[in-house]
Amino acid sequence: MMMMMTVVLSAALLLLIPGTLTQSIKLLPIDVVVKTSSNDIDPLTFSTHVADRGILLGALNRLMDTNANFKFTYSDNPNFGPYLESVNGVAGNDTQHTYWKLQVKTADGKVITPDVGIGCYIPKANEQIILTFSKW
Ligand code: B12
Repeated sequence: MMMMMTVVLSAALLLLIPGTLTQSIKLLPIDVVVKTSSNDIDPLTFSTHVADRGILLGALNRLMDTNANFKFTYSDNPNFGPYLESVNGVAGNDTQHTYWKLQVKTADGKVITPDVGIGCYIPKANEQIILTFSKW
């Protein structure tokens, strides 16, 4: 009898655990602004979502999957992870010293330049991610 109760209780626990641990992902709204130069007066702005505590790369993939007007490519650097190569067909180029700069306008209006790339940056709600085709 005791054995039987233990088996039933264990089965009930196994059914409960996944229910208590599984939670749906919370999504936070962010904007992605694409500037073809630092003085682009008519930048493109896209609205998308990032998972709470999720990485920018996830949000860019979500945006590309849902909006035909936004495309990007990246390469994998062995030390620093994903490097943003191109946005909407415009690619950075070592010989021309061009690259896509990553900046962020925070909710309080400050523009910062993160010291990590798209694979490490974790956007907060209502941030504006600014991708600017730049020269180094
Ligand atoms: C020069 C340099 C650049 C140049 C590279 C030009 C070139 N093609 O030579 C430019 C200006 C393009 C650049 C851009 C960025 N960089 Co940079 N860069 C450096 C620096 C000072 C030296 C790299 C180097 O020449 N190493 C020597 C060569 C022989 O080694 P290598 O492995 O082949 O170097 C390559 C990588 O470093 C790569 N690279 C450079 N920066 C970045 C950033 C990321 C996220 C990735 C994946 C790759 C990468 O480009 C180099 C040439 O191919 C390093 C600091 C350091 N001391 O390493 C920072 C560094 C690598 N960069 C960094 C950052 C954050 C960026 C940016 C994200 C900045 C931004 N907010 O826009 C952008 C990348 C945006 C994107 N498009 O994804 C960080 C990465 C930290 C991290 N954990 O992510 C570093 C470590 C500096 C720091 N802040 O601490 N960068």
